[in-house]
Amino acid sequence: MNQAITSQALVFHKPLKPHAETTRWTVEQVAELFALPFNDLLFRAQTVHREHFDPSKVQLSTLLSIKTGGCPEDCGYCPQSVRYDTGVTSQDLMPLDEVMAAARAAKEAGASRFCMGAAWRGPKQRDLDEVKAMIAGVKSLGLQTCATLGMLKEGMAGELKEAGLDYYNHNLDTAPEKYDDIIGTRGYDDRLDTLRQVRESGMNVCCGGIVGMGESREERAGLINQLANLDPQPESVPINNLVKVEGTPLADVEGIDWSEFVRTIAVARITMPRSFVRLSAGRQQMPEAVQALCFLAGANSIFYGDKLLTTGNPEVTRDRALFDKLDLQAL
Ligand code: SAM
Ligand code: DTB
Ligand code: SF4
Repeated sequence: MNQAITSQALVFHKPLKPHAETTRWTVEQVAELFALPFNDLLFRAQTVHREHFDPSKVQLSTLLSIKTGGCPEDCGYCPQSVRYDTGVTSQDLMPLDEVMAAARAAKEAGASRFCMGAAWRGPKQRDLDEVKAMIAGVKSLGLQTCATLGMLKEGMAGELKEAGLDYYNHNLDTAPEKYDDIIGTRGYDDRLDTLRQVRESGMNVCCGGIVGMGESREERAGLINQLANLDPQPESVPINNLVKVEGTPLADVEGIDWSEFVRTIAVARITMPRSFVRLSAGRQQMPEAVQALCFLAGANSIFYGDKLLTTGNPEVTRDRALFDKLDLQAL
């Protein structure tokens, strides 16, 4: 390489200030990361990423909606709330054989984890018994299991863990100060309480949020701050870009620029160095080049399969082609 270029690069490379992993992050520190020059932020995120992960490996999780629509909650982003007219057809809890067929197909396609989602405020005991059978069945196929069923009552996390559940997904969704604009039927503390129960049961925690809901950058920093200060940090951190669904209160909200989404991924990677950061909802609307930047920024997991819960996701053949272009391999 040309010597002049090499030395210039050295001049412009500011030394990295490592952050001890045991130290709590302040919102200001997280906001400072967001404010870094884009290339500095990506360089730093990729450096942290390589300290803990193989940068060519991406974990694949496939979603299945096992109970769809008709949800009594009022989450302003969600097409499955009974309060909004979104055209989603409600479906009762799916029979076990259909879940097993979907899990077999996901495994066949190359997923390592199967995530079952239910549009509930939280499961009732009789629901839980049915879901436990699904978990045991999916696990017997050799897949990792994940479920997202809403708020849990004491004892339920232990039952799920006992049935073979590896991960429970429960998102904080946004910063505490933005939260009441988005959801009225459950509070931030309710979410933290379910997360505590999951952690105490010994299951892995999958916890992230949504950006592009009209929040400020400060509020995005507030969300990442909350996630990074969970102790221990979540094993899996889904970062969703809002999928705007007609009929929901957030259908016409102004989203964020792609560069701001990439920044959010990078900041999540830096602040949660050992977590799998999942580039989650919103990929179907995202150009491949932006997805590539997200992987460069430290995303190392995706939702894989033609559908999320009720909305679309890139087709498997497209994702395979993207992985080929970027020399990525499924984990
Ligand atoms: N009902 C359960 C609950 O809310 O805890 C589980 C399913 S819920 C659909 C799981 C997560 O999906 C939500 O917490 C939210 O982060 C995400 N989600 C829902 N609708 C979304 C949308 N339109 N765009 C992006 N993410 C969305
Ligand atoms: C998560 O953080 N994102 C997923 C999963 N956890 C359950 C759900 C995304 C849902 C997007 C809207 C839909 O398809 O209904
Ligand atoms: Fe119901 Fe979950 Fe949708 Fe909220 S996010 S309306 S709890 S399905």
